[in-house]
Order: sequence, then structure tokens, then C-alpha cells
Amino acid sequence: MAREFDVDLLVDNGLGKGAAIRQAIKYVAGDIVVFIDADGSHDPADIPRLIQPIVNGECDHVTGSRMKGGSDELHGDFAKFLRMLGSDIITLGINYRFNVRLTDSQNGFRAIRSEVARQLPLKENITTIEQELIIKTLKAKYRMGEVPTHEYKRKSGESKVSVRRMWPRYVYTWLKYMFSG
Ligand SMILES: Nc1nc2c(ncn2[C@@H]2O[C@H](COP(=O)(O)OP(=O)(O)OP(=O)(O)O)[C@@H](O)[C@H]2O)c(=O)[nH]1
Ligand SMILES: [Mg+2]
Repeated sequence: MAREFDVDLLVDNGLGKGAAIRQAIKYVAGDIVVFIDADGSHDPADIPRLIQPIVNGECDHVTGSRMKGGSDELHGDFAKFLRMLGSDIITLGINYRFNVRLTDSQNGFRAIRSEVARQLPLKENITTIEQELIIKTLKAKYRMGEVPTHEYKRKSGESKVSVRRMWPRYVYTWLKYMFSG
């Protein structure tokens, strides 16, 4: 489908979302890079609102917040409750460590000033890249912002996030990147 449009198409190296994002950042040509889930969870119509604080010169990195914009996938069963709890604890840690007041540290919908994205020393191969992007932006003293965006039920595919398998990596990278390198 992508090939039907006049776009550059990169194929990732198969290591995961973090690896794909790190690979993509190297090719970004414009002033602002936007990341959006490919499964229909996010509405491209929200992109102008997402980039506005960067265009205004108020922020260097803006994430969509499901806490402010609502989500069709975040609540309702025990597994979702556990993910929500873990995600909230991680966000809280980031807020007190860097004296910010973010509400969503795990959303894949974000816009970053390309120059800033290229400078971040990113290491994660999997979805822990989301919190790594935020922590390392704040650590480098760049300005984070949030705008409300709604998360829709995914239209195809399945979640690649397995809390049971991945939680140690989430905790490890949260603490490591907040307090050391
Ligand atoms: N290029 C690339 N993109 C990926 C990969 N894994 C995930 N993604 C992207 O990330 C999006 C979200 O992946 P999900 O597995 O739904 O992860 P999530 O949205 O953080 O988690 P859920 O809350 O469970 O939906 C996908 O729609 C893809 O666009 C990957 O290995 N390579
Ligand atoms: Mg998703």
C-alpha cells in the first residue's frame, strides 16, 4: 500500500519497534518527526495539534496523552489494569525525577524536533523505546509537552507488548535511564 504513494519506504531490521524507530530517525529529513502506530490506534487528524507546540517554539518533544484524550484499549479487564498501574508508576517516577507533570509515558503517538531526536542516545529495541525517548529528552534538558489524543481500538493485528515477558525490561530501563546513562 505504501508503495502506491510517493513516499520513501524503509523496512525495519526485525528487532522490534525501538530498533525500527532508531533506524528511522537516521533517515528523517524534515524539521519535525512524527511517530504514529500503523494499526489504526491513532488519528492522523490529530497530527497538526501534536506538532503545534513545537511549531510555536514551546516544546521540543510532544506526546499524545490517552489520559487526557481517552482510550478504547486502556481499561476494562485485569490485564489492562496491571498495564495501566505499571504505566502510571513509571510516569510518576519520571515526573518526580525531572519535575514535570506528564500523564502518559507509553503512548506511541509523538512528535519530536528532528535535531533533538537525532541527538538522543537511544538503545532500546522494543517498546521500552517510548519511555526511553521521554526520559532521555528530559535528561538532555529539552522541553516535553503533551496534548490530548484519543487511542482507538486497533483495526488490525495484535499487540506485541507482553507484560509478563517484558516487565523486567520496563523496570530496568526506567530506573537505569532516569538515574544513570
Ligand atoms: N516498524 C515496526 N513497527 C512496530 C514494531 N512493533 C510495533 N510497531 C509499531 O508500533 C505500533 C504499536 O504496536 P503495539 O504492539 O500495538 O504496541 P502498543 O500500542 O504500545 O501496545 P498496546 O497497548 O498493546 O496496543 C504498531 O502499530 C506498529 O506501528 C516493529 O517491530 N517494527
Ligand atoms: Mg497499540
